[in-house]
Amino acid sequence: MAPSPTSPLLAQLIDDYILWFVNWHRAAPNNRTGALQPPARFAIWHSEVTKSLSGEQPAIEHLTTLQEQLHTLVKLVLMKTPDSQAFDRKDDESIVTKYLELMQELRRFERAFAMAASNLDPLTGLRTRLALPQDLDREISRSARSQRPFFVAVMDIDHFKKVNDTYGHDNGDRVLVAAANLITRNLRAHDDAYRLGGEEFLLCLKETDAAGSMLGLERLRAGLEKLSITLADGQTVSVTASFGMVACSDIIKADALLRKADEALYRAKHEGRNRVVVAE
Ligand code: GH3
Ligand code: MG
Ligand code: MG
Repeated sequence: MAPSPTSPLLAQLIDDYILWFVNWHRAAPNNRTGALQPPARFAIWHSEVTKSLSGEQPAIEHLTTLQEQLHTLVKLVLMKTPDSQAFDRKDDESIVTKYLELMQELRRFERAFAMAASNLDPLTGLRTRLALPQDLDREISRSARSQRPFFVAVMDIDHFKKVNDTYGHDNGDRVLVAAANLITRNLRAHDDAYRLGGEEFLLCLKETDAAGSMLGLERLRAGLEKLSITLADGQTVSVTASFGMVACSDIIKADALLRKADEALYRAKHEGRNRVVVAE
C-alpha cells in the first residue's frame, strides 16, 4: 500500500467520524439535518486512496459499502422517528453496530498505511526491501570514505516450499517469524536485517572483518539448524538456511553487490545447502 498523502487524511477522517457519531446521538430529538451529512473528507480520502493504489481494491469497496450502509440506515431511522421523539432502541443499536464496523475497517487501513510508511514487513517486523537500495548506497559511500569494508549476506531458507506443503502456509509463516527473531537476536547493534520477500533475508554486517562476519553468519546458520520451532498444533519443526556472503571494499553499485551475494547463495544451494559461501 502506498503511504502518504492518504495517511494524514485518514487520521482526520477518523476524527471526523467520531464527531459525526456524537452529532448523530445528539440528533434525537433536534438538529436532524446535520446528522444526515457524512463527513465530507470521506470522498476526498476515497479518491486519493483509489488514485494511489493500482488494480482492484476489494478492501476499499468494502469500506465504501459500509459507509453507504451506515448513512442509508441513519436516513431511514431519522425519517421514521417522529420529531421530538427518541430513536427506537433497536434502530439505535443497529446504527451503533454499523458505525463500529466502519471504524474498525478504517483503523485497519490506518495500521496498514502506518506499516507501509514505516518500511517494515508486517509479518516479521524486519525492514522491507524498499529501503534497501538507498541504505546500501549510503553504506557503500561510507565504506569508501572510511576505507573499512562491510559485508552483505543473502540468507534463504532451505526447502521452504516443503514446509508450506507439509504443514500449511500459516505454519510456514510461523517458521519465517522464528527465523526472523533468531536473526534479530544474532545481530549486533549496527547491523541491519531485511526481509527481501518470501523466505529470503538480507543481512548487512558492519564494523567487522571478513573472519568476524563469517563467524557471525556461521553462528546464525548453526543456531537455526538447532532451533526447534513450535507449530500451531504444538508439534515442532526445524529448518536450515543457505547463505551467500560478499565483502564490499570497493566502489560498487548496490545491484552488482546483490548479484554477487546471489551467486554465492546459488553456490551454497548447489553445494548441498545449510552452509555459508563467500563470493569470489
Ligand atoms: P530452496 O532450498 O532451493 O531455497 O527451496 P525452497 O523450497 O525454499 O524455494 P522455492 O523458491 O522453491 O520456494 C519458496 C517458497 O516460499 C514458495 C512460496 O510459496 C513460499 N513463500 C513465499 N512467501 C511466503 C510467505 O510470506 N509465507 C509463507 N508461508 N510462504 C511463502
Ligand atoms: Mg528463495
Ligand atoms: Mg528457499
